[in-house]
Amino acid sequence: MREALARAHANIALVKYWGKRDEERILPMNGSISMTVDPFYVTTAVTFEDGLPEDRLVLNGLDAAAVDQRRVTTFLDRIRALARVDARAVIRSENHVPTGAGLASSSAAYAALAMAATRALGLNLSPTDLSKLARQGSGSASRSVYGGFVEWLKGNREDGEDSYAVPLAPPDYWDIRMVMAIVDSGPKSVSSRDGMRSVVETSPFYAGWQATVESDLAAVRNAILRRDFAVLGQVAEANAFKMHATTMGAVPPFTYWSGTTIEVIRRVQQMRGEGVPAYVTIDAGPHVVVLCEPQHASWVEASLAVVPGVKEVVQAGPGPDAREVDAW
Ligand code: 2P0
Repeated sequence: MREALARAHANIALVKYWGKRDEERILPMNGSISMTVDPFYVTTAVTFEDGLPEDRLVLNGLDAAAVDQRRVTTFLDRIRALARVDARAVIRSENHVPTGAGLASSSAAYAALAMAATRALGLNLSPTDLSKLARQGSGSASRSVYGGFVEWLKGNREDGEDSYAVPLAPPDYWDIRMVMAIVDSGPKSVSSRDGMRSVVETSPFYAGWQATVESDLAAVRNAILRRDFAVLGQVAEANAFKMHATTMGAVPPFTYWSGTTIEVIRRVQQMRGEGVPAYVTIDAGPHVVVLCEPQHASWVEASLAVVPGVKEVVQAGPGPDAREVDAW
């Protein structure tokens, strides 16, 4: 039996991945920078067994939906081709990330799956090759191979060989916090995959997004290296607003924000008026991630918890690399 157990942490982008230039290989239009986060992770066991008729994906103890099973099989087919094996696998995954809510669950899921499946088959990929592989499951998963602060280089090649993540700084380099305000919502209505396709194809504001992303990348990279929190926060917040502006220009227009999203943004703007440096970033969902420094984190947490419509508040710091683990 060929089996391995691996864990990867989710990441939240400070400069967003938003738009693909190749849907099949998952090649991005632009580079992105993220922080891997501590409390949100996925642990996945992959067991290849001869004679299984098909792959079986079990998420948190329940058989996954057919669409998720197919996506995982397509991904494992790449790994089977690399290892020259035919065996199907049982994949058991425990998710410690709020799923389907725009909080980066696929980033952790495909990074953990890439590591567990390759190790199970005896493939000892370099982190760079693992990042390229994880990218083909879900773009943001390329970044979850590393802990701390990470940049996904967009690359220019058609085959994707130069599109992978690199570590910018390890988790203990800089202790900043992401306080996540989880707002009341069901599963999101537009997936990030569909949303980014729509803006690339139809939004006149997509060109504006593309025009400033390189300078945002340079500013955030430097802010991390210099540990300059104000610059990091300002540029990350502006970058997120530009990403969300593209959705309003799409045909048909859409937004990931709810009323509570805006209330949380207002509260954070007030915090700055009160002298607390705090900044927002928002992914493809209504939840708001508030960046702050450790000495303000408890106060920020308490302030967000009382905004009407906020269901839960969770604090995250920089998290570790993806790795094999001995136990769930
Ligand atoms: C990010 N997002 O950089 C951006 C910001 C959402 C908004 O990466 O289609 O699940 O699987 O490559 O990685 C979410 O998109 O998309 C995402 P696919 P993914 O974190």
